[in-house]
Amino acid sequence: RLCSPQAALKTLVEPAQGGKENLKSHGLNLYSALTISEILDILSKHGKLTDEVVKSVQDFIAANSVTVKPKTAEKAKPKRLSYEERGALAKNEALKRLYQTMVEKKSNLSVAADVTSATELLQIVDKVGPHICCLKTHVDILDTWNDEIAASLVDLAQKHNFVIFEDRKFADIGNTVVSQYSSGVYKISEWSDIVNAHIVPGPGIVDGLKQVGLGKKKGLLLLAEMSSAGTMAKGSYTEETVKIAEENPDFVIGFISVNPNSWAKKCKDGSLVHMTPGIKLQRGGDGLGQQYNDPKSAISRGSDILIVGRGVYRAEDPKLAAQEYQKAGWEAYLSEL
Ligand code: 5BU
Repeated sequence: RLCSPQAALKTLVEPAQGGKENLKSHGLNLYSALTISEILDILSKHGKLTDEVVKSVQDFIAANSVTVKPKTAEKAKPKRLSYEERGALAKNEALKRLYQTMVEKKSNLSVAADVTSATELLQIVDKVGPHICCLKTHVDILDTWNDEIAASLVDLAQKHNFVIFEDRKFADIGNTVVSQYSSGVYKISEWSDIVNAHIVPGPGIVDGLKQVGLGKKKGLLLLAEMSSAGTMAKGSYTEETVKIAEENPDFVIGFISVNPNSWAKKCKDGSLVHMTPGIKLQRGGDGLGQQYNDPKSAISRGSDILIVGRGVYRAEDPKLAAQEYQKAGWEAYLSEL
């Protein structure tokens, strides 16, 4: 029935030029009885086409074939930098140490050991220590505090290889935070590697904390977002933290974040870390405003370090729970690379 080779070629050239893929993107599967090459073979074998015509058709197809991407195809996600790569970019000693610890221990877990007994704190930390890259403390909830307890905490940090983050949430003017960070009963700058601050007072708070912490090789996290319902740390406030962070690359090491993928793209410094509280394997809340997200979705939203409190220290076996969160967090991270 292929009495006119030209007509046959005309109808068959179209699908060869990406037509099949084009139809597929609209949900239609095209099945060819014969391919254009087979038609050319048959026609030339039967003397219906000269070698010259065969060659010119082949050249035409080669020159005009296009790969049509299906319209529905998802854009490939940009590759996420590994913790090693981020550590190599870090401009701050504490941040470099943090990434190094994460890589060495295969852990992106920070336990918030929010117990009120100092003795119990040290016991829990010794149990969960092997599984964490960072211990988060609230020194002002403890029943007692002195230099020995501080030294015991630092010993445990060396024994198990983790950094200490005092979740102090400084929020005063530069001059006051200098004293709050270095003096008083707690002398936070002597035993913690990382602290955090609100930017409500403006950039002077970073200058004050930097005056104390930079020489001691400490790092500062800015509260860009909070995990609690109704938080006012959002929108332009969150974006302002990026500006202040980038103005202080020697001291600001990153952010407290909840959904950094939604705003941190504006941040050019790829080394800055995102630490996320409000993490639990079972999502939900606590009746006092806390909102929980699970490890996998927190990491997929751009988080680097998962902060888990009650999910670990209230568990029947805190060590086992820490191990479980460590595994969940690390697997979620690997799946993002
Ligand atoms: P939880 O038991 O996993 O809910 O404890 C969370 C910890 O993180 C606790 O120490 C809070 O003070 C801390 N936190 C938080 O929950 N949300 C925030 O936005 C910030 C800190 Br910042």
